[in-house]
Amino acid sequence: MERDFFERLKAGPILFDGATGTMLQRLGLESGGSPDELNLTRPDIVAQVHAAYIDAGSDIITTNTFGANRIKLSEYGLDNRVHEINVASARIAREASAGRTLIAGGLGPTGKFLEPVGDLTFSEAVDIYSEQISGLKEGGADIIIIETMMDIREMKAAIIAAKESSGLPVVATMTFDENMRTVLGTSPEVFAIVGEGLGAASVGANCSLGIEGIFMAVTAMSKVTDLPLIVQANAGVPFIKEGKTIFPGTPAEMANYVPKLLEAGVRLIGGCCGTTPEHIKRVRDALPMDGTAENPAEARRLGARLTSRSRHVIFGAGYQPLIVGERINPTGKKRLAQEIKEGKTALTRKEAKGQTAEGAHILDVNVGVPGIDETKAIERSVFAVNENSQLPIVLDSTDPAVLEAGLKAADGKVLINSVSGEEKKLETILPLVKRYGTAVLGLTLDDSGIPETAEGRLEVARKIMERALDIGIRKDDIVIDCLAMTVSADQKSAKETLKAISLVRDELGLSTILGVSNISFGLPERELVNATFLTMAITSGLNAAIVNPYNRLMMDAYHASCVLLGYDKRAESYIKRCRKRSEGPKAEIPHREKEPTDTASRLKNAIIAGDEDNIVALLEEALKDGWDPLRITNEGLLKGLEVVGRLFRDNIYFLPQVMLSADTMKKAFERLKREMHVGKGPSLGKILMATVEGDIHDIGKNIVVTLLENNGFEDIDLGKNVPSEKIVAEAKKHYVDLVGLSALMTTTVMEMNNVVKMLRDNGLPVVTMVGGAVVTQEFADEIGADGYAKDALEAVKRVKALMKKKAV
Ligand code: HCB
Repeated sequence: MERDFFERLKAGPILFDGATGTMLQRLGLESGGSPDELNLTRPDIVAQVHAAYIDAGSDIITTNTFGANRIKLSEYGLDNRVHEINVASARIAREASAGRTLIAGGLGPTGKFLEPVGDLTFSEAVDIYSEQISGLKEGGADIIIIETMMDIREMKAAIIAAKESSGLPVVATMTFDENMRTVLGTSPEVFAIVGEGLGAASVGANCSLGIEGIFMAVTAMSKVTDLPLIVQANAGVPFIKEGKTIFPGTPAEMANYVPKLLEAGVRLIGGCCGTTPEHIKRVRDALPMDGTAENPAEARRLGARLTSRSRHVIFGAGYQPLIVGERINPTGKKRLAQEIKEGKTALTRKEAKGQTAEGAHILDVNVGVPGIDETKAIERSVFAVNENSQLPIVLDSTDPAVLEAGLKAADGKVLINSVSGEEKKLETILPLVKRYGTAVLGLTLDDSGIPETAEGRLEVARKIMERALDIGIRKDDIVIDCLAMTVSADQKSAKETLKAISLVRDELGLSTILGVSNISFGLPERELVNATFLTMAITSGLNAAIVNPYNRLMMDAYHASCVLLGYDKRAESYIKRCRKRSEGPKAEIPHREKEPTDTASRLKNAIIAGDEDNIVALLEEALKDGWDPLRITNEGLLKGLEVVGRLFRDNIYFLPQVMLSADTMKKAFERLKREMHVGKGPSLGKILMATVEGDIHDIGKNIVVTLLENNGFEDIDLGKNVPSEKIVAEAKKHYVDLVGLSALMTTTVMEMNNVVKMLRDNGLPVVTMVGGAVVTQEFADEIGADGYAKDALEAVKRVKALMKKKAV
């Protein structure tokens, strides 16, 4: 077997193996322990799984190391054996293979989210994966495969770790749901663009949807990347029958998809959960023999592709020109500069939302304020923009350390603003572009300054391009700014810029971008000059303009140009924009044009916007105006949370935004709790409250707890995601009178049934109350709970009634 993955790929489609976990169970191993530890304790069984797949015809087998990272192994007290386990697993695979296959070192998620969604830093994630990968390499892995990822930033960390700590080819897959999103909102296209930028050898999808859904995911990817794609489908969506997990996807069904997969650009096929050697064998039989399937196409011109966590945009290569919002830049903006200095982000968040609502496609982020730690400031601003807008980012700084901090914080593939033809810039910025897989904006100036003529600027652009290509940056990722110089100082300058834009497009085939408004400096009615210049630049081939999206004339000129040049088909966007203007904005997401003054709307908007910085100040105002905590909660905060829920359901908000709103709610409630606290009197009863296992929603339960305490009950709050055994044990230990359970998801309500039943089976003399958005009176009756409350006020009434009943 050729040990060079790329050589092997040239010869034709490659077949991976199938599931490991289900196979280990088939071979008689109990589930429950660490499957990765088996590399040390039962190498014979792991080798048997490999052997079965090799016999079925796999070209690559994957090490049994899906959870062999420091964080996952710590759950089993094995975090000090990461290296040993990974080395052993690769050796077992090597031995089993005996040269017949390649060995893929397998990585899975750490199980933790990265900041700001979770608490793992980007650098920690890189370290954790590097540690695992070095073991896999030492044991003899030929490639690294990263599987079942849900967080695009964790994926970025894993790819960077793989490239830098092993130098081996990297194959990467994420897991999508039926809406074609990962749990954290990433689409297949976004992942393909990010993965390709970072230098993955192949990207694709695994697990979850069965072969049909996965085919849809890779088809979407094939539109935005020309990398060979990988598919590792599970054997259908599993269901439980008579206590057993059944995977309905048959080997034949999987094999039938092979021709379609190959046509979509898939060159690597394997199986995930529930697939067996039979599946792999059938796929092997369906694959054309070596050399007959076409190899990956030559690089197409795909345009400059940028992404956030959830959205992608493309410009150049014939796509519609795009608008880059320039407002998150403290130059000339005192309030923003002050806010950045103070470490706050309220204005940044407002600008992110506002510019998005005004129709920007990408947001520039610049935190250049003298005398501050810009690395911290850029991280804060990038997090704030990521949480408040789904648009991709341009990172705008001249300082490589600031850019790197921003790159670690950014969710998707960003555009670095900027490099130039200056030697020092080329040396320091281009390696960052390469490491983090970004696109780069090249300014047409060099160590001798800005060339006056279009031809001079073309030469600088050529130099930037050649240097970028030399270190392996893709041509599509190089975007040139031909620089708009003030026309009032030199009237020829506008024409030279326009000519340079056309020359860069025609001679170099690169995309162009331009900060437009400098052109009118020193003239009256600047807006008119700017808008006119923008239409001229677009006509000359400009692909993206950095402008103020609130400027109506500018945006009108942009939209009209898109109609006139045929980008806006049937003038649909233009007409929609005009219609929206006559109807007025209706969006539920607050932004700068709609600054309400009434207390309820301001509180509601603060929750929708996740305005952690200002929520407490807002509450103080409301309290001062005589609002009581319950009114604040019911008429303001909870109304905001309702909107957040709707936006989430409609795929407008994703998890990071919902978490920010939830954190803001938490902060608000911490403050309100102080207000609601009453002096300690005799306890009316001892209540134990918990959100059931599997469910991490606790806002509602916390409100119930506060109101109960406020009404004289003693509360033991066990928190969220609490196992039934613990609830029962604590109820016993503290001799509680009532157990209150909360659950918000259809998937977790049944856990209440378990708890109620266990309390009864243990003979505890407690009454039970259940609640949470999906719970109903009927459900409470069905599971034999003593009470149900639809909200916190009712919960207090219900508890009082139940306690009376209990006392009788
Ligand atoms: Co979450 N989430 N969420 N979420 N989330 C919901 C609940 C969905 C309805 C959103 C949607 O799809 N439209 C949905 C559940 C769908 C379903 O099964 N029916 C959902 C989902 C799917 C998820 C994830 C799976 C998302 C994902 O990862 N793909 C994930 C769940 C992870 C897990 O639990 N294992 C997830 C995560 C999150 C967070 C972390 C981002 C955040 C929770 C933060 C936290 O609680 N600390 C969150 C939030 C905030 C929501 C929404 C937006 C708000 C929930 C809320 O707090 N409501 C919610 C959408 C919505 O409901 N509008 C969305 C306000 C409170 C006050 O209402 O019903 O909890 P409440 O409480 C009332 C009342 O029921 C009663 O009193 C309270 C006060 O009046 N009450 C009790 C509550 N408990 C009681 C107990 C008693 O004994 C008696 C009365």
